[in-house]
Amino acid sequence: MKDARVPLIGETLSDAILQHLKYSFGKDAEHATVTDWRLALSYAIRDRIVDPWFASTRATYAQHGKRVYYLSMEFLIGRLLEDATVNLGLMDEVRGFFEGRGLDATEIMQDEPDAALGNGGLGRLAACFLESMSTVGCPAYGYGIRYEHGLFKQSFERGRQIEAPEDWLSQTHAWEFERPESVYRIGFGGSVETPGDRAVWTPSETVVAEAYDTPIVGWQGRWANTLRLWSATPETVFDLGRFNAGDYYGAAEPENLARTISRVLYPDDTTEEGKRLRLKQEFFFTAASLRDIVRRFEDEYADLSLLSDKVAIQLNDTHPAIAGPELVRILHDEKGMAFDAAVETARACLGYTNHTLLPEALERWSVGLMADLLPRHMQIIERIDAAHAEAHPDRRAVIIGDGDVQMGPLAFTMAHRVNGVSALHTGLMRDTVFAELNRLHPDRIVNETNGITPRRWLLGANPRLSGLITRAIGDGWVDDLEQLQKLEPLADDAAFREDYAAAKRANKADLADYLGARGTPVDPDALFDVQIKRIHEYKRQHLNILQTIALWQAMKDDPQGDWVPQVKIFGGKAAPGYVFAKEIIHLINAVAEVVNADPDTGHLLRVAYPANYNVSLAEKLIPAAEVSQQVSTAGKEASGTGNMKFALNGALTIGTLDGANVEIRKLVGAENFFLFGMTADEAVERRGVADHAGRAIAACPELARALDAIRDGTFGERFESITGNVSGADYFLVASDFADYWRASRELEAARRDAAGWTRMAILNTARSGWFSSDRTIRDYMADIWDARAISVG
Ligand code: 26Q
Repeated sequence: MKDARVPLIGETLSDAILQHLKYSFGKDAEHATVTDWRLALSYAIRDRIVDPWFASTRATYAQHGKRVYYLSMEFLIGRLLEDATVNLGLMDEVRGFFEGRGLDATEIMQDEPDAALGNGGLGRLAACFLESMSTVGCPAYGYGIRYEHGLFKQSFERGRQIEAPEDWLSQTHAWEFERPESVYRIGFGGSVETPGDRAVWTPSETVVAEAYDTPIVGWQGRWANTLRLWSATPETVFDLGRFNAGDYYGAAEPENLARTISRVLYPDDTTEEGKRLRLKQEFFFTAASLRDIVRRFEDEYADLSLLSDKVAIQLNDTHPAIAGPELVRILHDEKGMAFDAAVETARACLGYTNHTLLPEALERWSVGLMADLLPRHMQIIERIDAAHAEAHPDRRAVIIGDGDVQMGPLAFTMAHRVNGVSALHTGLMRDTVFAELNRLHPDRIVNETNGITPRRWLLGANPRLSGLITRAIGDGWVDDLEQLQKLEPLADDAAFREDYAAAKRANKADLADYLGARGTPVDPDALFDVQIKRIHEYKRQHLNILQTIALWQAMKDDPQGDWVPQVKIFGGKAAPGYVFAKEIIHLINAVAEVVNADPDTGHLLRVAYPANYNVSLAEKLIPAAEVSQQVSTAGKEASGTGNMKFALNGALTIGTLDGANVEIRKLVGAENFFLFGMTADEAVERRGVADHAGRAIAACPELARALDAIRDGTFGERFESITGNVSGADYFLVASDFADYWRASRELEAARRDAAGWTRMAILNTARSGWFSSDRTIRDYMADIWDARAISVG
């Protein structure tokens, strides 16, 4: 076991790796497997994080700093080894060590399983924020669930998605420290007695939350924060009485019930009908986190009314929104604060980030379920709702409606700041879903446009481009990304353009090898066009594949024509129960099979859909991309963050005025962005036009022909649900946006024919994307929401 280790084994990193190999894993260098090397390296790197980590904690205590607590059901971390090595500046040393032994550091680092404890954008944002909070020196904890199984693994069988359980913990997880002393009992159900004003809740079921800590180190190891994930364990391991009575399965039941809570991540990125286990997960990790937060505060301070001076709690969407009532319960019922003061104190601590306006994705729980599982919380919610109605008598009660507790309004009411994640999205929050609450609390909603960490998404993922940038402008850009502006003049420098294009070309060659090895050979000189994200009707992968079909048909009409050869790359998973999204996947694969086998167009067009898109695959695809597809129906994508990663890595966006695309276009320049489609307002209006889809199809022969090809069986099955939807109700306006998308795509091809001009635009995208660093986003949260200050060690 790791406990037997000597602290900071090894004088040098090489010694450390070799000694861990020997003493932590019992292997000698001759017989070590790739995994042995990877684990030994991970321990050696981890050792080097521990001192800055302790120093950060000590500095926070010494300076009585305010701590930020980021509560999130999801942390889509990906691999940690490369990130930590990059941030500690040890990459060259590690490469040298393995090269000297005839081993490949990249292969060893890629042996690490992806920690896929999230579905998509929201979870990845949380991971970028953790790294940025460490880089800027903001004292912070991430709190979440240590799912035994992360997001399912995707494979394709005859073009259809198959899901298999993910099992990242089956191997030694090198980064975490178990904290058996940090445990809390979390109750569910039972009864409430109210002898006076304060209530006594007696739960009928209890599970234990046990903490596991992962240090997250920032750039240059100046600071490290903690990601604390909770694992559910039973209060009594085993019912010996039942076992002795011969009930062997029953004896293990309490254990199974408890462990179920942290067993698996819900594989849905929109809310479906309220599941009891989901609510239990939400309360489980929120309650454990709050107990831990209050305990840490009380270790340092005596007066709970000062809680909000020292504690900021950010709710990543409504998933932890029960934090409002739970904090009120702790302060009032357990600590004796007056009810109204408890509400005020909780509100002063809490901030709420909204990530979606899709009505089906707004969380709600039936009053019956809430009262059954969390009886005291239901009472508190009723009281908060009533107080709110009383304070604003002309308004109807907002939290409880139609027999449901609406978590958005609950989070809004219990937070002192509520934020959207892009300028457009925040505006729509004010005007639509939260319009009434915004009138009552006009200063509460603020915008915090998302960002991405440049360490992972440029420095680590794209060493060719980041090396070129550093040679040109130095390495100050790594934690001050706006310095990339210094590249702007180089867009007109032919030699720099050549180097920039060569880096892209080499990344494309790597990706071509990868895709070829997985059954889709592609030409690295073709245009690489990429759409990677969860599969969703509103993200409109079907718009992209329809356009691909139309392009294939046009090429087939004239295979000797002057076409731009291209590879259309798709990546993404569909929620297992999302039938339409799974149809889209099947259609893409069906089109790929036909198009890739066509001898007439084989030199012009390929469709690639590598399975099991995840953070690590994104790190391969984004540096090799030339075109970034961001084609959601305007008004539906809250922000997007992939769009930022592409722009930073020099892919040109073809996209709608949606989410952060609007801000990207403004910053990189309209002339360096391929815009198409209706605006959010126009989209709303168009839905009111009778037979809008039919009219659009009638006016667009390319679309009509593509739909006909699907209907007549060109791609095997006929995909009636997709053709029927696009030509019928078409809520997401695929038909109405198609013609303009076709136009913009052809303009993009024309631009690509001018290689120097294209590279110039790509460089300007890189040079002008610095604002999208999550360091900027975090500093804005610190100033606008958390009132928190950076601290430095020593
Ligand atoms: C809720 C209840 C039950 C089951 C699942 C869920 C659930 C899980 C995940 C609901 C939503 C999510 C994730 C949402 C998400 O990823 N939203 C994205 O957030 C990004 C970061 O702000 C934005 O860039 C994207 O635009 C937004 O779609």
